[in-house]
Amino acid sequence: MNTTIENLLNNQIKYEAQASMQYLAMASWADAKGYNGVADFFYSQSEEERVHMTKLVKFVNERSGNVIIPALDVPKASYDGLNELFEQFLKSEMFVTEQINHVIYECLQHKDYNVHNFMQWYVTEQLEEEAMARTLLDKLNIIGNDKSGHYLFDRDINAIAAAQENE
Ligand code: OFO
Repeated sequence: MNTTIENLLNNQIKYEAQASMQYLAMASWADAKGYNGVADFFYSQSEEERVHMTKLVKFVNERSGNVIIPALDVPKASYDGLNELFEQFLKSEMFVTEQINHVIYECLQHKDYNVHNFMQWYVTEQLEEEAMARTLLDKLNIIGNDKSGHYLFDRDINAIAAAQENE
């Protein structure tokens, strides 16, 4: 495997792992605050990111590349409220999308169509996750600081997420 591509895939392993830990920290924050629906949502997002990371680890190994399991930054653990939490969620997804686009660009430069093809799954996944983050943040922006709105958001978030996934 081309070294540039191998390095980029190892970076991507780190970004997915970082997202997984970040979402776990978000879940834990929400859990502690009594937002059980939001906590469930982020526990499950955290699991998904772990799957994304493992898929990359397996792929690099299959291609006889050298996998580096990375050390991670300590994730942000406290938030002003749900709005900040979901702003960070969207920001994190947009960052990952940017990195994936960069991998795709480099695959084309290096004519690595195999990795390019593999990465298409991530492109689709990012589209869905960004759309989800935007939908949820839009709803929170409508709700503003209304406490009963936050209560309903927490109660309904997993239904909203499921409906969005089935769209
Ligand atoms: Fe890994 O899917 Fe989002 O970040």
